[in-house]
Amino acid sequence: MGANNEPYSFIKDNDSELYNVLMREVSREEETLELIASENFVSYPVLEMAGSLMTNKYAEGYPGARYYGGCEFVDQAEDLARDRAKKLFNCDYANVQPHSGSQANMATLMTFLSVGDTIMGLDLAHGGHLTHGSSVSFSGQLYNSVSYQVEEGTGRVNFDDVYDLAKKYQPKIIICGGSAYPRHIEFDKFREIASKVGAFLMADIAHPSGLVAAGLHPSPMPYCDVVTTTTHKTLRGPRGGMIMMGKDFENEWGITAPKSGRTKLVSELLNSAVMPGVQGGPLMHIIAAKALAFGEALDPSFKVYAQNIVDNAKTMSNELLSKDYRLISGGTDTHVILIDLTNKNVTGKSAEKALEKAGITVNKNMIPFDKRSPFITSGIRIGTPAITTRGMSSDEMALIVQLIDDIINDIDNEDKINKTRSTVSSLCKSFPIYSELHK
Ligand code: DSN
Repeated sequence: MGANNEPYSFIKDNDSELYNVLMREVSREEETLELIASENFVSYPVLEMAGSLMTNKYAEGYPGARYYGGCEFVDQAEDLARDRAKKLFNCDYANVQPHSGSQANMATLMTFLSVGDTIMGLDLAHGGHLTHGSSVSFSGQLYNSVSYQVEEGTGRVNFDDVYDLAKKYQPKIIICGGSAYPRHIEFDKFREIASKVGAFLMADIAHPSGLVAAGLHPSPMPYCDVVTTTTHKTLRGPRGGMIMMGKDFENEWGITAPKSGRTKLVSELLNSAVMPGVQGGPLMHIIAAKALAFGEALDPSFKVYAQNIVDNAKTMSNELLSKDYRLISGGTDTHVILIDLTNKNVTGKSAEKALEKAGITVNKNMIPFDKRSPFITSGIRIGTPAITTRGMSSDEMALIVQLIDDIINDIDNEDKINKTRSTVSSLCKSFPIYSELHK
C-alpha cells in the first residue's frame, strides 16, 4: 500500500513509466483467464511478503551458520519455511533456498553425479523438463543423457521400456516427473527399476506438489532418494524452488570430512551444492513468502482447494472429449490437460495466439511424437490451478471449454474473438482476484 492508501502509489510517484507497465499486468491478470498449467495466483499476504524488506538482507549460509551478521530474523523465517515444508510433505529434510526449480535440479544433479555420468529422464517432447537431460540445458550438456518416452497409444510411461533402457544404459540417476504429463507419477514403479539397476531415484514434483501436499497425488517420499519442486504452481507459493528428502542418508561416494573423517550426509552435500555450489545469497523475502504459503497449504482449506483443482480439470477434460478433442493419455489425473489439435487442423502456435487475443492464456506444447517443431507444435497445454484459485467450478469449466472450442473452430474470425473477449472479461469480473488492490 502506498501514499493515500492507493496500491503501488509510491511506484507511481517514483516511476510512472514502470507503474503503467505494472498496472497493465494487473489488468491482464485480473481480466483474462489464466490457463497456463504452471501458473497460479498467490494470496495477498504472500504477495506482500514477497515484496517485503527482507529483500535487503544478505544471508549466505544456513540458519545459525551464516557468513553475515544481522541474520537473527531471517534465520527465523527460513526455519519456519523448512519446518513447515517438512510437515507438509512429511519429510526429514528441506532446503528452501533454490531460486527456481532449475536451480534445485542443478544442485541435486551436482550432488549425486560427476560430470559425464549417465542420467535418465522423461523426454522433453514427451512431457519432461529441460533440466531432465535436454541437450539445450546443462543437464544434457554436462551429463550423458538418455531419455525415456511415453507410449504412442496410451500417452503413458511404459515401465517395461523404461526398464529395458535402464538395463542397457545403467544410469546413475533416474528422474521421474515432468511438465506436461497429465497422469500421476508412478513413483513405486520407478523405484523398482531404480533398485534393480542400482540407480538413485529423483522425483521432480514441480507440477503436482500442491496435490501431493493435499494427499491427492501419491507421495514420492517413501520411494525416492531425493525430491525437487517449484513452489509456485499447484502449491500456490511465490516463484521459487526447493529440495527435499524423505530420509537423509550417508553418501555412497566415500567423501569424508577432512577434519573429523566422518562420512558426510547427503543433506550436507545438497546444502553445499545449493550454496556455494550453484547460488550465492538466498532471496530471504521469497523464503519468508514460501514459509507463509506453506502455512496456508497446511490449513485444511488447502485440501478443498486442491480437490477443486482436480475436479475442475476432470470436468474440463470430459467437456473437451465430448467435443471431439484428442487428449494425450485420454484425460487427466491432475491439473494438467494436454490437447492434440491435429484433428482440428490448427497448430498449437495459432491456437495460443487466437486464444490470447480472446483473453484466454494457454501455451503451445509439443505432443508426444509431434511432427511439428517446438515453435509451432501440434498441441496446447491447459491447467486449472489459477482459475480454481479464482473460485471457478464446474459451470465455468463447461463455459470455458465452449469458449475455447468456439475459437479453435473459427480461428481467424475476429468478430468471434472480440465477442469471446468480452464474455471472458465479464466472467473474470464475477470471480475477482486481489480485491485488496482496489480498496
Ligand atoms: N516452465 C515450467 C512449465 O511451464 O511447466 C516448467 O518449469
